[in-house]
Amino acid sequence: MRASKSAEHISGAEKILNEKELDTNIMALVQRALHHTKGQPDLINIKIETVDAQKIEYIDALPVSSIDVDSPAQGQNILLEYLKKLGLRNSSSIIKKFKETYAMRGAMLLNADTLERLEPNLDRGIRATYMDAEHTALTDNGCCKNHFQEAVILASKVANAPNIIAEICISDDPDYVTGYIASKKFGYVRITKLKKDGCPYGGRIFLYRGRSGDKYECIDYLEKQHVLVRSVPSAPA
Ligand code: PML
Ligand code: MG
Ligand code: MG
Ligand code: MG
Repeated sequence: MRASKSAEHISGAEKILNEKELDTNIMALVQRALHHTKGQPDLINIKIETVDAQKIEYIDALPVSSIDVDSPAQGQNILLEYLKKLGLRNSSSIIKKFKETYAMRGAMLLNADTLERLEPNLDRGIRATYMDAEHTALTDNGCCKNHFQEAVILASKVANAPNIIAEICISDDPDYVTGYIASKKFGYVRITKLKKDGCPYGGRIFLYRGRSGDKYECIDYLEKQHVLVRSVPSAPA
């Protein structure tokens, strides 16, 4: 599902379902599109595709932890510390790159060592897609976005992509200030404040390490591989 107003993106969501689960889940996605804090859309697009079940890859959710901070400044410092744990010397330059993601539909794919941007289309970015939790259809309350669960699903897929060493994310929802850094090395680390309450800016950066020329394997995985994520927690501990 994609919803927009005056051609501006409002919300998006996807599911991997059995055919018999389609009708109730489509209704839930429409409800969700209609009730977003960013406003009411004037266009809702629902796309349904068949999936070859043999081609679905199953992975485990990243382990989750939370770090409580008092201010966005403190949150950003935690982010810097974690980037340093990955052996990155230019961690503050990486964080400054967030500004360039605000208008993008997808995420930035950034060579973490050279700071070269690797997206073939710099305005669109990379869209991590074709992923869901195993068996979400019936337990999901449908109309409302579960930021946490959806982010864990996406981050688990992204962390599993070739040459990705980490992902950093700040929500673009004005009333959602918790963000995260995720990596196979330390799991999904929530940081309770990464921006000021009410701020509409956010984005995602996928950090890539390796030869930039090998990026297409990574991009193909992120955008095309069907992935179901096992053991996604329903809420942070
Ligand atoms: C988004 O708006 O899609 C990003 C959500 C980040 C979720 C962070 C968390 O609660 O763990
Ligand atoms: Mg979204
Ligand atoms: Mg965006
Ligand atoms: Mg959002």
